[in-house]
Amino acid sequence: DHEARELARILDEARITPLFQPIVDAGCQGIFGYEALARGPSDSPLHSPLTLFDTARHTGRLVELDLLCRRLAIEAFARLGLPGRLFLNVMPTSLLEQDFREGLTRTFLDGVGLSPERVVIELTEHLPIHDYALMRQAVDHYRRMGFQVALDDLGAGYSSLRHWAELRPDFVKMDRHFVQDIDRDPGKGQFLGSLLEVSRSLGCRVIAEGIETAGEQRCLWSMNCTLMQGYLFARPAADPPRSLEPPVPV
Ligand code: G
Ligand code: G
Ligand code: MN
Ligand code: NA
Repeated sequence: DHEARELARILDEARITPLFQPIVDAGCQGIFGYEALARGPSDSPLHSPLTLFDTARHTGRLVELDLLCRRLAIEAFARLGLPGRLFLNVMPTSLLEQDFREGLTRTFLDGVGLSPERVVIELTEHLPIHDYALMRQAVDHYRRMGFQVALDDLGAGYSSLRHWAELRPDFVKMDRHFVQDIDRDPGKGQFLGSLLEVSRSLGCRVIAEGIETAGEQRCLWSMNCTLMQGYLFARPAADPPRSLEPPVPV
């Protein structure tokens, strides 16, 4: 059908634009890194990554699309000379399949002279993990190569706490619904405070997503949660800022 043909054209012509959104470290008032977020061509019905990835899933081209997005993000990050770490969204299925077997992410990095120490693999929770032993093996394999691993969208997807306990990520990214209005909802604040304690005792760092207001930022800051991402700081962009104004004072 039409969308399948459109996807085929995008894949053949590598017509994906990687955008980058800063992750700030309010602790040292700097940019900690950037999350790469893919977009289809602006005039295409597959512009949004959600429709893009859905179409790929239904037509059996998910792993291929995921790898193309990753290669283009790595190339653009290096070409732009962005500072800090590169956070890459990775489908657990492609991590287990082609990439795991062939070490493609490593090959892409070697091609542009970036080291795996600069890269954090974000495991999305939109898909369930069926085989934890296998997933743990894959995660450990990437870690031995020098990559770090983040659990994405904690709280929004499938059995988050089990993923956290079994995969032992270096970072957990708190879904924006955990963070929204945190300065006005004491119950939410307590809940996040407890998760921050768990993460400290596991030696894992929390990244709060979807920060949109200075009130949310101040509240997180007061809880010693210093890694943040959201429209308050910057929207995803093809050529993102290399530095930002210092965060709102507490
Ligand atoms: O940028 P936006 O909020 O529209 O992204 C929507 C979803 O698409 C997010 O959940 C994000 O993880 C996913 N996504 C964006 N870019 C990529 C990518 O390059 N690879 C994968 N696997 N997912 C992506
Ligand atoms: O699922 P994942 O966390 O990878 O997706 C990140 C998505 O969140 C991207 O689509 C990005 O555009 C979006 N996003 C980033 N910052 C904000 C924000 O402050 N508010 C909202 N509503 N969305 C955001
Ligand atoms: Mn993500
Ligand atoms: Na996320």
